[in-house]
Amino acid sequence: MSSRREEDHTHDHFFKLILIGDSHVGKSNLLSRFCDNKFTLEFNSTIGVEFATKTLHIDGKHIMVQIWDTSGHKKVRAITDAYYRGATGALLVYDVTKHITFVNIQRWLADLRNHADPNMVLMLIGNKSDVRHSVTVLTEVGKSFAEKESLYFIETSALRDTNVEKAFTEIVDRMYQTQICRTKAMEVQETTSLSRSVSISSGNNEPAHYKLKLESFSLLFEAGIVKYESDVFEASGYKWKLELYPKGNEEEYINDHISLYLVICDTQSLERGWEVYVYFKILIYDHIRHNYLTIQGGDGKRTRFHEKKTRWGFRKLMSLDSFKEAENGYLFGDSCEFGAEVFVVPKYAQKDQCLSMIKPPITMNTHIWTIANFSALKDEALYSEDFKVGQVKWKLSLYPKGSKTGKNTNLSIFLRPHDVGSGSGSGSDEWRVYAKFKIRVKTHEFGSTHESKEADHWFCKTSDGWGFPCFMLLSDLHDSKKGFLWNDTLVVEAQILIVGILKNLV
Ligand SMILES: Nc1nc2c(ncn2[C@@H]2O[C@H](COP(=O)(O)OP(=O)(O)OP(=O)(O)O)[C@@H](O)[C@H]2O)c(=O)[nH]1
Ligand SMILES: [Mg+2]
Repeated sequence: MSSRREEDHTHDHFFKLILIGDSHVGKSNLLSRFCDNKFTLEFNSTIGVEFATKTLHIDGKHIMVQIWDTSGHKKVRAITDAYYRGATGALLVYDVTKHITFVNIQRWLADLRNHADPNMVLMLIGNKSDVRHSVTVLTEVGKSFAEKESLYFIETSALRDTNVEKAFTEIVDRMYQTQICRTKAMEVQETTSLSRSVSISSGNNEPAHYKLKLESFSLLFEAGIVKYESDVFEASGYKWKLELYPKGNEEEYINDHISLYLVICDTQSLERGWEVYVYFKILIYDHIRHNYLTIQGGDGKRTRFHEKKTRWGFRKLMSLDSFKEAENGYLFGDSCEFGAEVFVVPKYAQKDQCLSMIKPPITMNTHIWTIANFSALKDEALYSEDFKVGQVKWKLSLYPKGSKTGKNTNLSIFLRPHDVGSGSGSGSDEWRVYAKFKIRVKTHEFGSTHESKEADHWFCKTSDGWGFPCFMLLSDLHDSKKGFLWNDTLVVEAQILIVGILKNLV
């Protein structure tokens, strides 16, 4: 192994970044351009493993990055577990003039996902952008692949020195931000005696059920407000509120932490002996990194609300010191935001179960079903092709002349999981799948409104589809002024907003 090392600094953070991609795509030249501002025209395939170090300055901190490089050639590949070990970032490089190197990115990605840290920050680089005349991978193609695979994306030229510095600094910045988030999550775990499931969710994952924004946190303090109760909100068919103790719940002898609880409301309308099982999460917004710190209630297990226990939560949600620390981003200009997600689960036999909740990205949560020759359809159900959202395959069924309570009067549309795949737990009959979903029948008239309905439901293997026997009146559907049918074609859109998969732990 050979190395180039810039003069040693004392540094605040140290990261390992790796370069991967086919041979001849320009990995070594990207590295030498970034570290030494050098470029070599002749091709010398890398032998063994090389690395170089460089110090960057982010947020006033010295960040030392060790960048590893090896040959991408199949025969001499030195990529082993040691190459991946400890790396928190990877640059996946292809050559924009050689399509096969782009195709092979899929293989490099699979390799990474098998060997490397799952939280690794990944950036896709299309190199040799200077060779305009023989581009075979268009920018849009690289970009959309990167979006699909959740990778950062940039095109570079090591020859012309275009975007090289930008690519490296951007990935190191992301690695640094990820590290800060992880450290923060660990700190939160340490501020309480309980072990907790804490995670950071990405920026656009807004809390599913409720957001509580406080514009002036310090006023709550000064006014001596011991307990702040949120508005009542609805989630999974029940009413809830949050109770926030800005200085800690004195009844539980807390005075240096924020206490926050989830309370079930309107319980008088429930039948005697009621029990409600939930998975819940409390979220705290980070205004600097635009993401949410997510803390799972019940230590990640089901929590049972019942007549004698209508409130659960955190006596020590977060220390006031951490909460007020400007660098953490929770309290920003004296305003802060909490969120809640509450998923009611069916009461099953006492087994250890694990629920994974997924909020599929907006770009990938919608299926469009176009039904031609609509007027020729008979009474019976029509089924859509399968479509995959949130690790589950789904199917829509549609009754053109209605079903159940909507028979002969309404269009009926239902959704059901078709294949829950490996996420369901060894193919047993035990899976339960939750979906919060929206169905729309689109109009073709510009400016007129689509018909839209929303629902949520827990499905099991034997359950029928769930949805809307009375989705819309057949008279409206066939009213040409409303524009739902055009050229005898109907367009149905299913959007799956949240997916939950409940499986038994073995
Ligand atoms: N036109 C152009 N040529 C480049 C660029 N980057 C690298 N090259 C050329 O591409 C060839 C391969 O570059 P390397 O950096 O050695 O490729 P590598 O990915 O490290 O290859 P291996 O070590 O075998 O995996 C060399 O001849 C470089 O001069 C670029 O941005 N533009
Ligand atoms: Mg090389």
